[in-house]
Amino acid sequence: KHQHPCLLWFTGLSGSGKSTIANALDVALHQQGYHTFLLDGDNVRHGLNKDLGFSNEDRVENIRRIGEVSKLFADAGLIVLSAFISPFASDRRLVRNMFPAGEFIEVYMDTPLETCEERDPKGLYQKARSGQIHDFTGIDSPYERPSHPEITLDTSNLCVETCVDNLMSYLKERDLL
Ligand code: GGZ
Repeated sequence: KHQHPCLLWFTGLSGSGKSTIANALDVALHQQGYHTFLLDGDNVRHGLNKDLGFSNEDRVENIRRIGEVSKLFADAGLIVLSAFISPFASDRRLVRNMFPAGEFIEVYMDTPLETCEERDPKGLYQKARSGQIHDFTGIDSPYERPSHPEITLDTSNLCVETCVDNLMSYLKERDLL
């Protein structure tokens, strides 16, 4: 089956839907016989990057390593899906520049903070608001919005299926599938 290696880079606030949409796309691609690899907090922050926290410096190093690993998997011929807050534009640019034009696809999860905070699946926003945790993205740590993302999705308006359809269409239009 034809596939062109690429990196789908999901960026956005905690609770914006990055992992949910990346996972759903991963499943859909698999069902159609494509070879993919998914990187997210669950398999990276507990392993490769378990020495890193959430200071600006550690977030920079987190994204640098994830970029390098994503590149290795893409070099192996896979469609890579990486879902991390990646709050700094300069770090996302560094990863983009590791890839040939058209092979880095920035997917901005533009779900409003208000919605992310309502969802609060792990209770982290509440802890950040009450000062129990510090340096939380969107509360007391910055998030720099992408200025020219390839794809923008707002999961306060769009269901999972629609997001997956949009991403699939994009990949097909660009002859990546
Ligand atoms: C942001 C935090 C923090 C702080 C713990 N700030 O919604 P989650 O829980 O499951 O995903 C978030 C995850 C963010 O890790 P990333 O590797 O994606 O971040 S970055 O790209 O900025 O390096 C959240 C949890 O970790 N978490 N503390 N202070 N998110």
